[in-house]
Amino acid sequence: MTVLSEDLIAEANAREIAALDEDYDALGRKLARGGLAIDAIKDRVAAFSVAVPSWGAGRGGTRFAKFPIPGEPTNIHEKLEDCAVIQQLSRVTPRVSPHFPWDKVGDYKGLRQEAAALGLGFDAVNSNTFQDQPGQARTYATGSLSSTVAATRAQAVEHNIECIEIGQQLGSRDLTVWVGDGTNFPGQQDFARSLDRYLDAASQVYAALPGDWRMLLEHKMFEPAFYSTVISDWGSSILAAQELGPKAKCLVDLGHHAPNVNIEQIVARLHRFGKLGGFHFNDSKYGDDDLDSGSINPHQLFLVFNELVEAEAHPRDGFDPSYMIDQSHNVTDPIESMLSSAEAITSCFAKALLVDREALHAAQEANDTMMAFQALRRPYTIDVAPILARARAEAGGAIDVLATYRASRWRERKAQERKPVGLGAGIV
Ligand code: LRH
Ligand code: MN
Ligand code: MN
Repeated sequence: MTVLSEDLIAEANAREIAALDEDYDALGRKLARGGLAIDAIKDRVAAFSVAVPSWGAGRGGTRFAKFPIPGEPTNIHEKLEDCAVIQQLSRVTPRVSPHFPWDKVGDYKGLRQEAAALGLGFDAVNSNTFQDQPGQARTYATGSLSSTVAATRAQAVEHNIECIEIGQQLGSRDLTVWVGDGTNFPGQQDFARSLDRYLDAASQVYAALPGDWRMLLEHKMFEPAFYSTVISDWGSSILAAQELGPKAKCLVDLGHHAPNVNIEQIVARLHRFGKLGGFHFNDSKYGDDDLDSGSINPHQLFLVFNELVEAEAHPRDGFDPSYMIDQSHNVTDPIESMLSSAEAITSCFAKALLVDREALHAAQEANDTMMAFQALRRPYTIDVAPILARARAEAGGAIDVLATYRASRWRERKAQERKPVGLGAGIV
């Protein structure tokens, strides 16, 4: 079952294919001069994928306002439909990362079938102990896995174990744990004891992981806590992961660091110790902005992928990072943002594949700074769009994803069918 008409995509592609062939051939000749076979790069790109977040399918908001759009999804079923549109056009987002209890349903086996019928699978399950939910026995006002209240910690452990059980039914094999636990005042809590409590509770979750599962620890510098956060940085994250055991890995959300932190170096460090578990891709200018991937600092995204391709060439223990988008789409149609972001992420991967690693390593060894820098700069300036478009078209996706999406009038059609989100969804 396809969500968009295959004819619509085929007709749009027919209008674009001659220009694409020309661009692809020209790029192929350019790359061949440097000893690279464009088809081999295209095959690597075709095998690449990044998961989309279920929560990214709806319009996001800030703590001040949310401006819904007509036709946006309001439940996991509608969200899956929109994710299927992204996958059908881009062919690079075959999995959805769900969040609980936001995506709670009665029948998870049924949900898995529903997703499969739409051409989708499930990626990491995300637990949520950073908000209170209706009917919940204990508040997370004192924290969750690190709370001073034993019953609250037990509730947070139980929720994470429930997420694992749901994930098993959905076919996931990763549990992503981000806790907002922390403090707003100096002295509010003891740094050492709060980490002890976190480790003790997290180890109970760890003990419930099935054999082939991983626990991805996501750190974040601040927010909602503004003075200290229990798992605030990659140091705390890797220490916790090392203490928990081999199935615990670190997840790097690009927006969760201090401004100007060298994230690509963090990636290399985590890999060096076999603890690189995954990514939440997004972009930011000030903090955890959750802006679209590559919209602010595409060069950083490229440098991150450069480390990933380097890591792949020099694998350490269990190198198998999972890639996910984690963005908040406040002012765009979320489908358009994720199409554009998936393209930005994939193009950074493709550019990283073009790096002449021999030349890079030789320049590094010879302390030839300029040539080492040029080994990275040259591929960064190459427009790899034809490679991505060809890979998409060969897989049945759209050459021009955004134009084809607009031509489908998906959102306008859904605005007629779906119930409005609430205030604002129809105001012009
Ligand atoms: C926290 C975070 C984490 C959550 C998501 C909604 O800022 O990045 O990944 O699960 O946002
Ligand atoms: Mn995140
Ligand atoms: Mn975040």
